[in-house]
Amino acid sequence: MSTPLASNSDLILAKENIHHLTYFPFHGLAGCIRTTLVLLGEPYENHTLSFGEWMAQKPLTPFGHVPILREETKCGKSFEIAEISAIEFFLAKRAGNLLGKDFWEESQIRMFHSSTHAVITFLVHTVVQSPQADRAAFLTRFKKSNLPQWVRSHEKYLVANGSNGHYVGDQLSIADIKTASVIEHMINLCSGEGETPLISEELTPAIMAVKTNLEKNPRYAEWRASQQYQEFTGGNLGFFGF
Ligand SMILES: N[C@@H](CCC(=O)N[C@@H](CS)C(=O)NCC(=O)O)C(=O)O
Repeated sequence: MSTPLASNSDLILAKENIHHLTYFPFHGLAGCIRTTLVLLGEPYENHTLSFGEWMAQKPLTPFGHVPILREETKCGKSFEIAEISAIEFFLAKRAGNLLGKDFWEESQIRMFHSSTHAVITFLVHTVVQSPQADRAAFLTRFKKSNLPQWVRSHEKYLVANGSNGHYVGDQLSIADIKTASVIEHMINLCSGEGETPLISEELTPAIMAVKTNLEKNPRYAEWRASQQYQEFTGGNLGFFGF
């Protein structure tokens, strides 16, 4: 009797698969993906591209953007997935415990995640894509309007959930990881001379609890202390300035 062929879904869920993430040598928009991969504790390789390498690869990618996640299965078949949110939810579902306990919790997690994804994507895209001459005005508006709005609403919802470092219930979710991965950059953005800080232990303890809570995870702590993490932080400061 022949063994039935494994479905794509079975193949993709196998724990021994190797995750290959392709992105640039900075955190940029890939912080949440890299953190989730680290937390999974499964075989994972980071592939970073110089801009020259990227220009050669760009036309070969699904939508002309990175990050891209390639799942290498044991039978030799590979699966590719693009688009940041799609990758984050792919990994969250695969982890099995990052999307809440039921459909309503998952819907709330998606809402908080979407809000954070929107604010960081808006910031990164506009800083990178706006002409150099317009950047200062954009950043001023971002710090005066978009970021305070995000800070106010997220602090409010996190306090309403008990300031326990989670958006929903008492369990780590992809929304927590998303926020934890951007806080450092938001703080850096507002830490220049004469700037008004918007996020700190004193001002926003509930937002900070999301970060400190995740930092208690030994895999995450090890990743943050690694040389590669520090290099990506340097890359971020050099390329974006935050
Ligand atoms: N819609 C894409 C946007 C990703 C994105 O903006 N990627 C940037 C890096 S942060 C990129 O690929 N830049 C190089 C390019 O567009 O040529 C997604 O969600 O993945």
